[in-house]
Amino acid sequence: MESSTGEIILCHTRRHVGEATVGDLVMWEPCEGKRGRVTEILPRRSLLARPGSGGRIRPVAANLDQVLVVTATGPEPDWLLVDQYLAACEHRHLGAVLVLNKIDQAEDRERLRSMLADYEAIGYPILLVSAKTGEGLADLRTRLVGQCSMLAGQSGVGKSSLTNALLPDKQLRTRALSEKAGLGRHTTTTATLYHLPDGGDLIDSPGVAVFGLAEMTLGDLAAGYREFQAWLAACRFRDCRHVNDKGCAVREAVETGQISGARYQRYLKLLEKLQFIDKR
Ligand SMILES: Nc1nc2c(ncn2[C@@H]2O[C@H](COP(=O)(O)OP(=O)(O)OP(=O)(O)O)[C@@H](O)[C@H]2O)c(=O)[nH]1
Ligand SMILES: [Mg+2]
Ligand SMILES: [Zn+2]
Repeated sequence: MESSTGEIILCHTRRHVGEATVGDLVMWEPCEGKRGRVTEILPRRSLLARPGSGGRIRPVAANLDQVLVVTATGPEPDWLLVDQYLAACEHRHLGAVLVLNKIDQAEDRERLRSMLADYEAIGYPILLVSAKTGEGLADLRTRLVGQCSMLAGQSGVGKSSLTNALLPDKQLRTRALSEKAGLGRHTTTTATLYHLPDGGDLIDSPGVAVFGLAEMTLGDLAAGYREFQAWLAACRFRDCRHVNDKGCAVREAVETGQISGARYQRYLKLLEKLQFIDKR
């Protein structure tokens, strides 16, 4: 927990208060030693969650404005995971930016651009960056000003490297400190929030922090594919799953090339993953 004066204080949270997460604003009081106790979690303007054990829903991050969905020239992008993040962002009304890192390693930039073309066509901002050389970071910085942003993506795509590249040296010391403080107790979430020099906050999250699909219905998932939205009302049946349903406008749009076939195929995979339809 960071106090209003910027001090990092190790806190515990009373059970009835609920589960605080990264990005939360909390009321707290000091207790024994240099520790504190969270007494209240202030109302959240947004929340990303994930399924926890025993059917519980666990908070992932609160009060976000946007998610930076990071892929890289390597490891090979997992587009199903990308779609999953994007659907969660649509559902929670969060902005999403696709960031392709390690552009310094790219042999064929045109191929990378074409891999991202489906997303560009449906209005997601695409940034090609390198945490190593600094290329593209100015554009990324501009997008972060005044926003609370979270980096999400597969392990190894360079989320922490980007965080380091975006923070001034002074801040990195703070970071080492808070990581040390975090070691003892709060191992449930290792996501960390940093203040950006130009205003705004950046959250570095660990590995594949899958979030969002926990509380989504089939309808939410379909609407989470933002290019489906224009067609959903035109499906013949209100409970259309957009699979083999008669009179499905989404499927028709795929057949006429108005919706990307690759994105649609991934929608079907996510449907299956969420067990909205039985595996055959
Ligand atoms: N060539 C190149 N390598 C990079 C770049 N950014 C990160 N890397 C390397 O990629 C590896 C993984 O970077 P991390 O920043 O630890 O990745 P991460 O996304 O934070 O990974 P997790 O914390 O496991 O989720 C490291 O070896 C980095 O040096 C880049 O822009 N170019
Ligand atoms: Mg990392
Ligand atoms: Zn349909």
